[in-house]
Amino acid sequence: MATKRAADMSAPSLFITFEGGEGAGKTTQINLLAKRLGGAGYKVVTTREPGGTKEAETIRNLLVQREGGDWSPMAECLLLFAARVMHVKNVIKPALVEGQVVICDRFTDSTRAYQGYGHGLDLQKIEEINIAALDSFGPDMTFVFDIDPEQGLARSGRRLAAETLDINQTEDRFENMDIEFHEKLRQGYLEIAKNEPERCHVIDASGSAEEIAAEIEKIVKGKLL
Ligand code: T5A
Repeated sequence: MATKRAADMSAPSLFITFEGGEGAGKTTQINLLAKRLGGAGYKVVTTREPGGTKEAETIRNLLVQREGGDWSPMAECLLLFAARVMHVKNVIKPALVEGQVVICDRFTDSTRAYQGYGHGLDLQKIEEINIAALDSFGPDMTFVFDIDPEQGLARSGRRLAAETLDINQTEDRFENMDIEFHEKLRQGYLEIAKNEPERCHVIDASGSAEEIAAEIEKIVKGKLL
C-alpha cells in the first residue's frame, strides 16, 4: 500500500523523516538541517517518534526504557501507532497546514524495520494497522541512514554513557538487542528504500557529519525550490 504523501493535503508543505539503525547520526543531522533551513527563512518544526506529544512521550517511556515492560511485537506496534495517531493529529498535520517544514526523527518506517523486519511481525499486518490508524498518512521525503551496526551501536553507546544518570531510565531497550537483530534492521531499511525510491534517499552514514549535512541540504533544497 503506497504512503499517502503529506503534500496531498490541501495546504501542501514538506514532511521529512529520518530513519535508520541505532546511533546512525539522525538527531545530529536533523538539528543541522533545521538550522540551515531556518537560516534560509523556512519555518521548521522538529519532532521525534515515539513521542512528540505528552501522550506519546508517555508511551515512549514504556517502549524504550529498560524497565518499560516486556512487550510482544504486536503490542509494541499498537502502542507505537497509538502514539503516532496523537502525534500526527496534534503536531504534524497542524504544522503542515500552516506551511511549515516538519522534520521527524523516525516514523512508520521504524515500525516496519524494528517490529516487522527486526522482530518478525507480519509486514502486511503493519500496513493494515497503518491504514486503520492513519489512512496511510506518511512523509514526502525520507532519509535512510545506512551504517554498519557495530559502528552505530558504538556511537549510541558513547551518547548514552554521557547522558545517563538513572540506569532504569536508560533508553537502551533496542540497543541491547543482539547484533543479528541490528543486521536485520539494516537489510529491512534497505528493502524499504528500494521499494519506494522516489521517497527514500539512502545516506551513507559512515561519513563525517559535515559531508552528510551538505548532501542532505542539497536534496531537501532541490525539493523545496
Ligand atoms: N522504535 C521507534 C521502534 O522500535 N519502532 C518505531 O516505530 C519507532 C518510532 C527510539 C527507539 O525506539 C525504536 C527504535 C529506537 O530504538 P531513539 O532515541 O530514536 O529511540 O533511538 P536512536 O535513533 O537509536 O537514537 P540515537 O540518538 O542513538 O541515534 P541517532 O539519532 O541516529 O544518532 P545521534 O545523532 O544521536 O548520534 C549518536 C552519536 O554519534 C555521534 C553523535 O555526536 C552522538 O554522540 N555522531 C557521529 N559521530 C561520527 N560521525 C558522524 N557522522 C556522526 N553523527 C553523529
